[in-house]
Amino acid sequence: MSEAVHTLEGWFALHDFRTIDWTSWGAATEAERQEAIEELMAFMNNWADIEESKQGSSTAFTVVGHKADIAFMHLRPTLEDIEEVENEFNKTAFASYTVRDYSYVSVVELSSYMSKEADPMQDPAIQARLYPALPKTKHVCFYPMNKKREGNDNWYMLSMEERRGMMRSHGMIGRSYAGRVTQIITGSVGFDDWEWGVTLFSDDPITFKKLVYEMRFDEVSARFGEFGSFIIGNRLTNERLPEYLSL
Ligand code: 76R
Repeated sequence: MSEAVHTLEGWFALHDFRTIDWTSWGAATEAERQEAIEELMAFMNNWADIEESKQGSSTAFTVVGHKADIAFMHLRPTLEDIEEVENEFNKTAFASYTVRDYSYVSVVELSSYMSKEADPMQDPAIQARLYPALPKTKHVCFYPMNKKREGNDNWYMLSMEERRGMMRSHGMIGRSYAGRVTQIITGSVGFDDWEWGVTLFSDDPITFKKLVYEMRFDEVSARFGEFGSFIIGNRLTNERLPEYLSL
């Protein structure tokens, strides 16, 4: 058996995708809409305190294209906390004007292919990556992925050395995008239908395209990467919310 890579887990994650039922939203009275918007803003305002007290982080974005309209990404210390924030939204009046397209459950993951530390949990940089404040960039990109298990292209049959070599090359490409893209890798083996969720944050959507494309030529993605649906969106702040929802 090949040696399993050791992983560190941080906060649990939920990506929650909703489509707005514009017909029923339009059929509501102005007062009902106003109340729903205020309640939704209160829900989102609460996130600053959560982040401040290091109890998690949440962000909202609007999705471009048909796959959803609005999406939330939540990070919380426990799976129960994740369920609570999911449920809290479900109980808002605004949620009743939405249908759920997709969701993704995972946990922030760092693998140790590159680490040399004996006790990485003591490293503040590692802590910051396991328990991150979600970046406030203008754009977000999300997709789930697997590493292939097929014939000669079975990632899980490779030796640790082979995998480490490929992950080093992967990390080098990633690092050349430092300052332009922040990536959060969340592991979902045992939690959801793919092995990882990839969430990228940037102020320039073209950077997502360039980064993902460049990685396609790198062995680990070229040979072993299998990808789900890509979702791209724009950050939804409380300031933008009333305008986005106004008719
Ligand atoms: O953690 C580190 O910085 C060390 C290097 C590193 C690891 C171990 C790293 C760096 N990644 C790691 C693990 Mn990554 N990453 C992806 C995708 O579209 C594609 O082809 C793949 C999707 C992107 C865009 C990306 C970006 N990475 C992983 C894993 C887990 C693998 C495993 O355990 O087998 C996956 C699935 C994955 C996928 N990666 C980076 C980036 C970027 C931008 C970096 C540099 C991060 C930085 O140094 O700030």
